[in-house]
Amino acid sequence: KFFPERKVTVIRAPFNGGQGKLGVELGPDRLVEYGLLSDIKELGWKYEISDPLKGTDWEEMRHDSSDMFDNCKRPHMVSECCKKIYQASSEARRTKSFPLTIGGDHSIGMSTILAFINAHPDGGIIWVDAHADINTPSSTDSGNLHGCPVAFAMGLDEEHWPSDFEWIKQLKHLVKPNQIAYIGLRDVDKGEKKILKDLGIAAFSMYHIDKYGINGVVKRAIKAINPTGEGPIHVSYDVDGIDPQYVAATGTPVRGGLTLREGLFIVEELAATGLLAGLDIVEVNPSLGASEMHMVDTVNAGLSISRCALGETIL
Ligand code: 5AB
Ligand code: MN
Ligand code: MN
Ligand code: MN
Repeated sequence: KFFPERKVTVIRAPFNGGQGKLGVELGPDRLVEYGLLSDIKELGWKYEISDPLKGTDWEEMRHDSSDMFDNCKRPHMVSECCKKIYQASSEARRTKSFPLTIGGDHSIGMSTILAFINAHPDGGIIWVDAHADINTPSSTDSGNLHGCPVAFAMGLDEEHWPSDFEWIKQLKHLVKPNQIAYIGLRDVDKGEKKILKDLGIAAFSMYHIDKYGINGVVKRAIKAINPTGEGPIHVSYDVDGIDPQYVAATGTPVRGGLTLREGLFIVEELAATGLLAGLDIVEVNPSLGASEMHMVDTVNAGLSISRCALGETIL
């Protein structure tokens, strides 16, 4: 009901500035090379491609060693990227097109979820990830901003933000703690645990999946962010939520994760509700993994996630 014309806007986000490893900027090209666009067509959707980062010299920005704020790395570079993704994502929503944003590192998640919430102030977000990505500029130990997008989207600790992120403070809506639920957590920093607890954010870790099963967790997550059962849902999917035995080509793998089937079930189930209204696939790094096979597995996992989101079912 949100996408009457069955149109997808594939937003390319070949961005690596939110973390230290090169290669993650190659994610979008690989996903397309392995069939993303033909998959979309075969599932009966039209698509258009949006390339908002094109024309900016990111490599030069990455080398600007003065782009630091306390221990936060490259705030200017990340903010410039996120503004562009925010605009592209808002534009897709304005034209009632399903925004499928392909990364790139997860720092861009701040913009996709902010564009979502500003288009749908009643919406809910499911963040699939091994990590909570809710460090603030004060709490982050690594200084990598791909570990901070949720904190920026929620306006947490904004007195300590680098000035580059001023634009977020001007937005009409920020993400509220009851609008996001996590699935798949297993590596959460001490400071993040306190934030999750203090704000009462719905966080389903691998422990909860063992305890309630993936079906029970998805049900609980939807209920937490969407009490009426009618609001739209955006999924920000960090492929490291899935276990590295299936998804090895990613920058911060953590063992003990979702099986490939559990990871796909989340999206199948959300698509079945008819409420799924946007997807990010991030942290595919084709340069990592011990072999070509790891890269191919990881890219194919990303493709399967997108197909499930667009309605592919096994039977
Ligand atoms: B990802 C860590 N919490 O802040 C940090 O891959 C990891 O987008 C962040 O989930 C991982 O650096 C970021 C240790
Ligand atoms: Mn700046
Ligand atoms: Mn992660
Ligand atoms: Mn992440």
